[in-house]
Amino acid sequence: DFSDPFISKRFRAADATPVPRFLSTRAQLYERVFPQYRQPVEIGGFSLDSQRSFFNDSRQLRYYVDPGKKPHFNLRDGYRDRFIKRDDGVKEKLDHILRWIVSNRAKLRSTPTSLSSSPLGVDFVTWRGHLTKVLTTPYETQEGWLLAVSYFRGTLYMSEVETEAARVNRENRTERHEEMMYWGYKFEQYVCADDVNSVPDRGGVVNTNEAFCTVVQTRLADHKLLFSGEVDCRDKDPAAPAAPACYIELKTSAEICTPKQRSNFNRFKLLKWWAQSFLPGVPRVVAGFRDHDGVVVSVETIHISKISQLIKNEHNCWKPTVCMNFCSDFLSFVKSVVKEDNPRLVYLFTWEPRRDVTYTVHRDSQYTFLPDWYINEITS
Ligand code: 0WD
Ligand code: CA
Repeated sequence: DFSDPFISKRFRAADATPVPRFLSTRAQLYERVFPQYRQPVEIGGFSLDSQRSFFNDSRQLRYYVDPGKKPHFNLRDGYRDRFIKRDDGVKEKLDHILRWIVSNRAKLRSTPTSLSSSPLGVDFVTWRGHLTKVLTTPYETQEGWLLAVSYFRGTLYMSEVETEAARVNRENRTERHEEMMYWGYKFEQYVCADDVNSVPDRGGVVNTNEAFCTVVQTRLADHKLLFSGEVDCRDKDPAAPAAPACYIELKTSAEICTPKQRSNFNRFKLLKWWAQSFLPGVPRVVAGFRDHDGVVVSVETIHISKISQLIKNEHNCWKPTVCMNFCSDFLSFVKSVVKEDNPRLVYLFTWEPRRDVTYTVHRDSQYTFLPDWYINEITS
C-alpha cells in the first residue's frame, strides 16, 4: 500500500518515475566518453586463514619475489600430496565484507562522505569479482550471471548467486580441469614469500582457504562504491608506493605460439585481466606462461595502464569505455529498480548472453543474503 505514509517512508523515493524493466547489453550503446572513475583508495583489508577464519589485518598478505624470465617451474608438483582445496560448494556471500564493515564502522562514518543519506556513506557494497563480471558483460558470450541486490539503511548490497549452468559445470569438472585450477595457486607459491625478507617455500602446502583481501572505496560516475578483492601479493621494496599501487596480480596462461593464440589472448583473456585489476587500482599483472604439461616457460609483467594500447590493433576488440559505461548504467538501473529499504527483500538481476538484463523480486526467500547478525549490528 503505497498511500500509507508509514510504509512509503521505507522506500527510497516515492516518485512516479516508471521503473525500467530491462537493460540492453549491446556494446555499441556504451561507446561514449569514459565515465569518471575516481582513483580507488584502500580503506582497509582483512585476512582469511587456512581454516577460512576472518582477521581484521593483513597477516596473509605475501611478498613478490621475482623469479626471472624463464623459471621452468613445474606447476603440477604437489597437486596430489600438498594441496588443500577450499570447499567451493560453501557460499560465503558477502559475509567477510560485512564482518569487515562491522569491525571498522567508526572509520567508515568518520570519512568526509557523510553528506550521503546512508550511514555507511556508500551506495554499493559488493565483491570486486562481481563488478568484474558486470564490466565484461557487453563482450561475454559464454557465461551468464545472477546478482542478488538488497537495499538496507541507504546502501545497496550486491551478492552473486551461482547460476544453474555454473553449478553443473562446477559439479562436472574433469580431472584435467581440476588439476589446471591448481596450477594458478602453485604459481603463486613459487613467486610469493610470507615475509618481506624470506623466500618462497616451493615445498610447502598450497591451501586455497588462505587469502588477503583489500577493501577499497571509489566512485564511478555518481555511484559511491565500497568493494573488496583478493590480492595475491605486494612489491617488497619498502620504497614502493602505497596500496593499492604496490599490489601485484598473479596469473597463469597457456603459452602463446601462433598469431591466432595471440589474438584470442588479447580479445578474451586481457579483457578479464584488465577489468579485474583496473577496478581496485592494481597496476601490474605478472603472468606465467605455461606449456601443456604445466611448466612455466616465461614470465612477463603486464602494466594495466598499457593494455588499452596493446589491444588497439586487434580487429573488433573490446573497449574499456564500453565496460565502464555499461557498469555505470547497470548501477543506475539497479538504483532505479530497488527502492524498498528491506534487508529480507531481494531483487535478482539476471543476465544470459545475447539477452537484456532483467530482474525478479523475492520476499523472504532462499535468496535473502544479509545475515541477522549484520542487520542487528547495524540497526543497534
Ligand atoms: O561467488 C564468488 N565469486 C564469491 C567469492 C562468493 C563468496 C566469496 N567470494 C570471495 C572469497 O572470499 C575470495 O576470497 O571471493 C574472494 C575473492 O574475491 P574477488 O577478488 O572479488 O574475486 P575475483 O576477482 O573473482 O577473484 C580473485 C581471486 C582469484 O584469482 P584469479 O587470479 O583466479 O582471478 O580470488 C580467488 C582466485 O584466486 N577466488 C576465490 N577464492 C575463494 N572463493 C573465489 C571464491 N569463490 N573466487 C575467486
Ligand atoms: Ca590471481
